[in-house]
Amino acid sequence: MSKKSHKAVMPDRRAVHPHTFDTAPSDINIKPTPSPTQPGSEPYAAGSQKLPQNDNAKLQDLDAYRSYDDNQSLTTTTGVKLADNQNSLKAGVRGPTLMEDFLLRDKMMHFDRERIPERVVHARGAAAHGYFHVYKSLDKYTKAGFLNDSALKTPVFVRFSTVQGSRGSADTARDVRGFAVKFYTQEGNFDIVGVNTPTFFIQDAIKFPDFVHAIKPEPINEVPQGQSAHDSFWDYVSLQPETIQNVMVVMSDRGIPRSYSNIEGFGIHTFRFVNSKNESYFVRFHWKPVAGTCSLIWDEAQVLMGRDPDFHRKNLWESIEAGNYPEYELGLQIIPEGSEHNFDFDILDPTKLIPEALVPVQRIGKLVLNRNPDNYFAETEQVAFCPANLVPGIDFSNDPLLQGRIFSYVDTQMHRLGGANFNEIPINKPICPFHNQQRDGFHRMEINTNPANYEPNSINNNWPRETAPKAKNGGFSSYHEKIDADKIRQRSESMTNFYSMPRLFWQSQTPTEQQHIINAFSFELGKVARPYIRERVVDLLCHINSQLAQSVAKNLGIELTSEQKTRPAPVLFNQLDNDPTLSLYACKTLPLTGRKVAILATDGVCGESVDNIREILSKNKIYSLLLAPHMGMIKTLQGKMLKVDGTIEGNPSVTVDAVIVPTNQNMMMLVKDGNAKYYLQQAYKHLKAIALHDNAKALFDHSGLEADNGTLLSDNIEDLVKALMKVMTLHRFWEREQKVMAVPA
Ligand code: HDE
Repeated sequence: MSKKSHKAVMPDRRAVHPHTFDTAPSDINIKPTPSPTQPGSEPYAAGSQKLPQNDNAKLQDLDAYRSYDDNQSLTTTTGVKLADNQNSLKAGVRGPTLMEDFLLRDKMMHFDRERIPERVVHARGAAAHGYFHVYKSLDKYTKAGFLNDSALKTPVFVRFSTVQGSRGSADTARDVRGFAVKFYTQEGNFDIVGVNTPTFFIQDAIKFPDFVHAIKPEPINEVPQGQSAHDSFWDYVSLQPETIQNVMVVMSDRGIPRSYSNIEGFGIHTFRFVNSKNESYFVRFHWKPVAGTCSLIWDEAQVLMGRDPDFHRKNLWESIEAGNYPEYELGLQIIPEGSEHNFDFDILDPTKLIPEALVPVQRIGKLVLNRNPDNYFAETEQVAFCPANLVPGIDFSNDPLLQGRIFSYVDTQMHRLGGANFNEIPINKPICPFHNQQRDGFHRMEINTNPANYEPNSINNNWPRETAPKAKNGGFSSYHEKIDADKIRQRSESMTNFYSMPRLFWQSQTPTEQQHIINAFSFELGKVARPYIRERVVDLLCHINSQLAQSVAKNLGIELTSEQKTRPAPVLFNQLDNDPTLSLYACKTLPLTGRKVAILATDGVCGESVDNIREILSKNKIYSLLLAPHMGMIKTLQGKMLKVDGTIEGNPSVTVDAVIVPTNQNMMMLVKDGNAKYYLQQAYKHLKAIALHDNAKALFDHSGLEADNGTLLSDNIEDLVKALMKVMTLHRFWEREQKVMAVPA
């Protein structure tokens, strides 16, 4: 075999010592380096192999559990070295397998039990390690230690997810995104288990199983996967008007985010802060992405479900590998105790957001995700979040949805993770000391030496003991709240206005976003087979806004009654008719860090132009991918060889943010390449900036597209790249949207 060949080395089974050979190819240069690398330039690395400065107390704690296989013998689970991992023990070379084969059984029985139940919701997810620090002490509001010391970097583990789909579903489905953060604080684990919508679908926990049954695939055939566009979901919505606010949010562009770095996060419920004087404040948690908010185009999201179903999880992974760390600021809306009734909605109602125009969001700290996990199952799959994981200084409110969540999460982990000891799984273990009299159960790891497994005890001097609540490092004590009430199953009157909030949400969207909401309702309801369900949802929309209702009705071929057409709009939500913070795009340009630009080329491309493009883009922290009809190398006009990053077909335009075509001696080769033309058509359809250098215009002309201000032409490569970046800051060239209805891509 030649030295460079990477043909698999087949072990010689006749050898007496089967495992003395080396299966690694002689050329092993292509492997991960510890330093940051541009996406796709080398194989992915386990988190602990990348970037040494990302250490923290939790990662050090996990180190005890990491295993490294280099230069190690293959063994059974009990440590016996294997001499043959290819042949089971048989009675004769062609005979039956013997029951005695404990090596086969050891391997097979473990394999047979590899799967655990997936999460009942939020099954598909991706996660990362990082840290959080507060900008300045919040001791005025809370005694929580990690929010009192700006010098402290608290380790975090964050899991993003979709809600509806199963573990193997696609990332870019229209759905809510989970945004769950576990803080490993010195006073215990604290979790904010939030989502990217500012509101939720229901008000009371008792409805959650019904809601989830309705949104999950239809029970008879498990169709459709990862999507809400089906009868049972819309049937439920049409019968439960409290859902319509969050349905509006999911039908908006927030339902199809571009990446996890571009989503906001919301704790949704009102929580309590308690300070060292035992004063209480109501608080809502927000995450604000430093990279800004933006979304995919609906057609793009659908194409990605097939062309790159791992789009979001790959983007998260690659951003961290490249050192382009996703960052979010923690924002708080704080309402002092006593002011909670100053609104015409109930702050305990999770279907209502508190408009930032009424209570500004104070940005108080930053979350940085700077390390990928080492092992998906051990960390991302086994992490157990719980809104009841509180630390002293933070407490619940009486939000009836939150109250049910306090129970559900622990209960579900006991089932999913196989018993009561799930907090001993390394990723869930606190980094502060923990001692109690809880004992035994499946998979107990702790070896408790205390002879007293009860409290109080005298045989071990009553250790471990209670700690009294105090200003710092005290025991947890629930906020002293007076409750004098009837035991009753009834919704509060203060939670019955279902339409003013969605009206405010609708009015706060840009015209482009409003059109997307109309399109989304029309698409989803177009998949609903039962006409009466479609009609009932349209009737709900008539309660919110007549333009919205009429546009959706028209698309669905529904004739509105004159009562529906003239139905009065709901009262304004707390006298507000607009809150621009609810729009993703109102008055915003986006940072370009981490964006991706495709460079389409063949043999004959101007190498100097390619170098120029790459230099300017990389100075602006934008990645470029050199794409050609084939892998390997291409020869430039100047005779230099350039390494191709990927094929045009294999890296479709939906995976990048913009396209540039440098001048090329053989432009006709691209013109004759259907994939290259399709590249431009699809990028154009998805409102992306397209830059054409010199004779690249021929490719554009042959693609049958009409030039506009988002398609940039120039002979000067520097001007061209700068113009391209300018359009990219708008995220998408929105002015093109009406026109692209005619583009078939
Ligand atoms: Fe959850 N939710 N949820 N949820 N939720 C779960 O816990 C539940 C709700 C959220 O990445 C489950 O470990 C009930 C609101 C996220 O591991 C389960 C109710 C919000 C995640 C559960 C709600 C969320 C979950 C499934 C209504 C936003 C993924 C597996 C009372 C504020 C966390 C699991 C991760 C996961 C129950 C409503 C967010 C079954 C009963 C509101 C981000 O326990």
